[in-house]
Amino acid sequence: MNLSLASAHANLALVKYWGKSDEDLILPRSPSLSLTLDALSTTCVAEGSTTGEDAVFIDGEKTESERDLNYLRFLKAELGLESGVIVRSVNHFPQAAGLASSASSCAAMAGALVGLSGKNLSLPAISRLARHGSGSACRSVYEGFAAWVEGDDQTSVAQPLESPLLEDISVVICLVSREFKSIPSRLGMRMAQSSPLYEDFIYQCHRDFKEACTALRLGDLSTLGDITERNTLAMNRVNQTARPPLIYPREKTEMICELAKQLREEGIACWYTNDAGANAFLITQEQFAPLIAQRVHSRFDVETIIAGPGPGLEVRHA
Ligand code: 2P0
Repeated sequence: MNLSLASAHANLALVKYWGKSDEDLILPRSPSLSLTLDALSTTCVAEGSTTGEDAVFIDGEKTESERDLNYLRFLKAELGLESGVIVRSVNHFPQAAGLASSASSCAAMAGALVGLSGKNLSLPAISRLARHGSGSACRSVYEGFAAWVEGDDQTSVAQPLESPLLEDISVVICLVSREFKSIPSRLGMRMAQSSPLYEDFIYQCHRDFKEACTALRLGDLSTLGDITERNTLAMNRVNQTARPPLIYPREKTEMICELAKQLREEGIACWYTNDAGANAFLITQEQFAPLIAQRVHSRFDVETIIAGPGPGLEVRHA
């Protein structure tokens, strides 16, 4: 029987995607930039079913989620797979760390289905498929840095970006909360649009994206870090001023943000970001990551994971 295996890694947004221009096609209001992380991955196996039914298992449990099943149906239709398909997805994330796995899991599922179809698709074409599962998943197709641009269904895909920073960039993931976020991103970014600051934020994302791409090209971590931190704080402000307000960071998250500033004053490269959750991410250089992780642990009693740039989508056909 046909069987295909794919693996993909999570990515951390340095310039955030936080709003759609088309909810059905999952097209973003603004361009975003990310770093794929080696420490967090999803493996996905897809095989033809003997009964003709479609099914998705996540970490061993069969899911009834319409979102997952619709995504499987979408991939099958796009790839011309007519018989039933069983998908088994396993997340290699720290247990209940409260880290979102939708990017790596949707990218891995796209890869596994492409493998099963036997089609030879380009990475941008797979990035488009992954985007239909979850917007940020289109960036997880690539190793290292990836840029996702607006456009239409065909052109809004991610592309890889080369940078000398790949040699020693590191991320300290600070596991502030082990609960999964209360408001899912899909709803959160819809709510954010009610903020009076939202249009300014979208304008800022365009500007931050352009400046961040230049910083990447020049290998300027300090400028990239400053852009990431200000872009994150702008996203948080938009959320805080939405109606009703939406607040992801917690007290410890805010304290870790302060710590990043203190470390910079000590001459240690360290910049703060958060996603749609309470966990904090500190961007640094490889040489400083253990020291930063130790500081976060001793001051806030928060577990950390050190991550480096991760590989892109890998697909194997058996
Ligand atoms: C990002 N986030 O750029 C931003 C920053 C969270 C904060 O993309 O609705 O799970 O499936 O397209 O991709 C999380 O949103 O949302 C996200 P959908 P997704 O990484």
